[in-house]
Amino acid sequence: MPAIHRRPRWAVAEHAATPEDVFANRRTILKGLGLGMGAIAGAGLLPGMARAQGGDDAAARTAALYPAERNTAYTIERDVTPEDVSSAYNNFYEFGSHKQIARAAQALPTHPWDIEIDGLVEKPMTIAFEDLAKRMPLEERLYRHRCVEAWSMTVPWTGFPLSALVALASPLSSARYVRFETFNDPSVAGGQKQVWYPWPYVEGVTMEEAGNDLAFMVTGVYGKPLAKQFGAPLRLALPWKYGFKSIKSIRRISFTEERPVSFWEEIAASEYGFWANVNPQVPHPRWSQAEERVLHTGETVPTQLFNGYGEEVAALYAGLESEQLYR
Ligand SMILES: Nc1nc2c(c(=O)[nH]1)N[C@H]1C(S)=C(S)[C@@H](COP(=O)(O)O)O[C@H]1N2
Ligand SMILES: [Mo]
Repeated sequence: MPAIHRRPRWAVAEHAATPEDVFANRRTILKGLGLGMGAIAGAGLLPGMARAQGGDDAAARTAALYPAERNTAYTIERDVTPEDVSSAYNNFYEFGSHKQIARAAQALPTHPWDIEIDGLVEKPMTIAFEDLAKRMPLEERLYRHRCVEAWSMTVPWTGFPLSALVALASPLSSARYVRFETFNDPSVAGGQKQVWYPWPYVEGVTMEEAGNDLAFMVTGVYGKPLAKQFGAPLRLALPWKYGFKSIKSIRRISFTEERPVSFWEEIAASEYGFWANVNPQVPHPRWSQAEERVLHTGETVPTQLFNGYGEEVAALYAGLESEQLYR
C-alpha cells in the first residue's frame, strides 16, 4: 500500500465510490418481492473449476515467454507504478469488495484454464490458455490505467492485440459486439458467494473497438506472467476507458449481435454505462472525474479526455454523440 496522502477536497473516499448503497437497495427490493437471498443462491452458477496446485499453474507453464519485447510505440511519459504498489491495490470483486485481495486471489487455480470462443463465429472452439499464449504475438506495452474511482497507475502489460484473437475466432459478418465473461466459482472466490452481485463479471466492446490497436489482451505484467490479483491468466486492457471495462480472468469470449450488459451496468446503469470512455468533463453522478490520484506518488493530476488516447480512439465515436459515451 502507498503511504497515506493528504486527500484533495474533490476526492471521494474509495468506500464512497463503491456502489454499496445500490446493493443495499437491491436487497431491500428482493425482500419486498418475498425473495430472500436463499431463493437465488446457487442459481446460474457454472460447474466448479478443476482445482490445481500452485506449482502447476498458468504462470509456471508460460514463464519461458517472458519478458517479451517492448513495443516502443506505446511508451508514455509517466513513471511506471512500482510493482509492489500496484500488486497490493487491486479491484477484483470476486475476492472481496476492497483493494487488499492479493492474498485471497492466490487461491484461483489457473491450470487447466480453457477459454471458450463462441457465438457468431465460423466455428466455436475451446482453447487452452497455454496454447493461446504460445500462439499469439506477445509484446510489452506501457499503458495508463484510470479507474472510475479517480485513481490511476501506469504499468507495463505484456499481451497481444485483441484483433489477433478476433482473427483467430473468425466472426461472422453479423457479429457486432464481443462479450467477455470471467470465471464463476464461489468455492475459490469468496466474493462470488455474495449473491446480490450479478456474477459472473461480464464486459463488452463493439467490433470496431475490438479492432482498435489499443485494445490489448493481457497475459503478463512487469515482464512476467500475470500475477493472480491482476486477473490471471488472461485479462483485457482498454486504456481509454474506465478501468472496470478491463475485465480479469476471462473464461469465455462470445461474438454477439446484441449489446452485452456488463456487470456494473447491470448493478447501476446510470453510473456505469456500456461505453465508459474517460472524460474529465463528465462527472460520475456522485463525484468529479476532472482529476485523478496517481498511485504511489499520491500526486493529483488532471484527467485527460480518453485518458490521453484520443488520437488513437476518438474516430471510433464519430456519429455516436447521442449515446452516453462517457459514463
Ligand atoms: N473480473 C473482474 N474484472 C475486473 C474487476 C473485477 O472486480 N472483477 N475490477 C475492474 C476494475 S474496477 C479495475 S480498476 C481493474 C483493476 O485492475 P488492477 O487490479 O489490475 O489494477 O480491473 C477491472 N476488472
Ligand atoms: Mo476501477
